[in-house]
Amino acid sequence: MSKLTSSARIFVAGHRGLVGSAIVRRLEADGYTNLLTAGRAELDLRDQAAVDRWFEAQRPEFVFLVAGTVGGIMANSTRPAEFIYDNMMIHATVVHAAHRTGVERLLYLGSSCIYPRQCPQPIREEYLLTGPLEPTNEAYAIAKIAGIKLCQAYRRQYGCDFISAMPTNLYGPHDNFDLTSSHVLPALIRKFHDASQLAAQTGEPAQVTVWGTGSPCREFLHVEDLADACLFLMRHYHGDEHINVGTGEDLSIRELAELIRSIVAPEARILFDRDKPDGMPRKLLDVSRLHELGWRHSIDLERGIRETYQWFVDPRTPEEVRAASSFSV
Ligand code: GFB
Repeated sequence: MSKLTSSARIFVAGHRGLVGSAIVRRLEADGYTNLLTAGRAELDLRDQAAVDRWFEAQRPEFVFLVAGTVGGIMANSTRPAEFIYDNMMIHATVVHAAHRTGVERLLYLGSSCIYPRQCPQPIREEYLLTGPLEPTNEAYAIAKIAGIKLCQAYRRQYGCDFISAMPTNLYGPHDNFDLTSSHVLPALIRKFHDASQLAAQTGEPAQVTVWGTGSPCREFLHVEDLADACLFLMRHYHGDEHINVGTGEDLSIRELAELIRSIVAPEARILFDRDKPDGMPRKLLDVSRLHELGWRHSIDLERGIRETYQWFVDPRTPEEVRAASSFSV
């Protein structure tokens, strides 16, 4: 039986994305020397034969399955076919190849959108499949639920030690700041930054349009905290049940916009575009299971936003900018 030692062969599927890049940075900082990665051009994770060949050649012992097609509310509602096809295929090929080649442990990353739209709050793990999903991200949620069920089925039938973690909304350095496909937090950082720059050029007052009513509530977890939690669960959790990963605190989109404004452009005015969708009214995770296991987040939201804004304004290479776009969690 392989151990998660510093020389273990660890595959981070989706290493260029927000989550994957944070896991790679974390593993490197912790002294893991045998990290395996595969770029899109080298390996299409939706292609079972290609994934099988890659696993047979590379023989990973541990897998972080954090690859996928992801995006914010607008990308989810306008590109449901890509979200359901890409994610279902990626989960299936990687889980199957991991089983076939005897991977010791696999951590699959889902999303808090798996839970029913009208869930009691905070959301406990057992609320999965107890009601209808939020329509704006139903396709993505179905794929993510299938991923959890895949891991459980392979555990039950073949005894695979495959576990699932369900993170809340994530943010941090290497996020996607493209306004049509990003999540709310990077979108608002960019909108306030651009508004402030435009106001400086034109002399007009800065103003930012926030989608929806501002009343939905969201919980945000810094991606470095998530990477820490993933490593913690890979080391210590062997259960069949998925585990929520979050902070246990949320705020309204209006409050988030005001917080980002105070950091990026205190002079800006906030407008609301009520023709844009609100999505889930609230999705606060109950993180008591994770706390009982012994893990808590450490980066508070204001510090996290300041760091993320700094990363956004720091100069980056075109490769870094491209890498932070869609095909990865
Ligand atoms: O982060 P977000 O796109 O995704 O939007 P979800 C969260 C809330 O912020 C929604 C509002 O109520 C949006 O209407 N919002 C306000 C904005 N201004 C903006 C803006 O400029 N850009 C964006 N993107 N939103 C996603 C799911 O849901 O969350 C995915 O679609 C996934 O499946 C992900 O689960 C974590 O939190 O609504």
